Amino acid sequence: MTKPILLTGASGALGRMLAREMAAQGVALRLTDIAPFPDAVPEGASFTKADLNDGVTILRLAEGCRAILHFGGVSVEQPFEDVLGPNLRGLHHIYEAARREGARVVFASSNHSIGFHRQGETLDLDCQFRPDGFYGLSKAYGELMGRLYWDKHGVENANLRIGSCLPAPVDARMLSTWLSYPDLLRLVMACTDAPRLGHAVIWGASANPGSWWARDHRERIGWAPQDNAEDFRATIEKKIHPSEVARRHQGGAFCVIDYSRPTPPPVDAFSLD
Ligand code: 15L
Repeated sequence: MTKPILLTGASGALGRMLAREMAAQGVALRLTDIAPFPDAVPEGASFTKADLNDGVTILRLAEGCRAILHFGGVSVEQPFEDVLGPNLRGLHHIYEAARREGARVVFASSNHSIGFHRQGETLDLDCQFRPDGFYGLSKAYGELMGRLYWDKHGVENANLRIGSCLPAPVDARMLSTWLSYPDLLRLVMACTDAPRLGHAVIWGASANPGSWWARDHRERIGWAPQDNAEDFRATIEKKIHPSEVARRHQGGAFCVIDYSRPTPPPVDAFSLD
């Protein structure tokens, strides 16, 4: 019998979609979240309410699993103390569990790990991390945790730098950053099924012609996005953020939160970038 897959963050929007769709494809799932699961638990799945800070419970939940889809933790910008437990300590628990089980990790990273790069700039995997807050910083840490556990312990992992994963794009920035639910589902399935993963980093965006992201490890897992934010252009292209800081940077509105440089920074400040 195929081993089950543990899905953290199962009660969030992406977790619920993955739980429903993967269970429908016959994947045996163990679901967990700190919040109750709001839907009927799909057939072949179980749900356990758990805190990522609780390492013993995470180890127990991962027992016998072939993969951990880590979508849990804080998913928006929050004060450092609120990010610390779920996103830093919790991630360590996930990787220790994966190491013990010989499981692979699929980590929901985020564009906010590189959010202070300029809009319009095309990035590949050589780009620097430029987190746009404590949340983005925790995602950079998560990707580096994956680097460490692959190099030191051979724990395979895929780090999905997700743009804006919503049923449909809602503003002009998402002409570049949108990731459709079906593209995310196919991406996660490709990560769990690929014969070899190693340490992979993949931009989580649909086939948007306006994408800011290029060249990653998608060929390794045989994934190519199929959807396209251009289909929504007419309804979203005029929805532009009022803040210049948001419009200038890839992380958009997250960059504005607690921003305390002069706006706009003096022109010569950018020569120090
Ligand atoms: C994220 O990482 C957030 O979890 C999500 O709420 C969106 O804001 C998204 O990024 C985005 O950048 O659009």
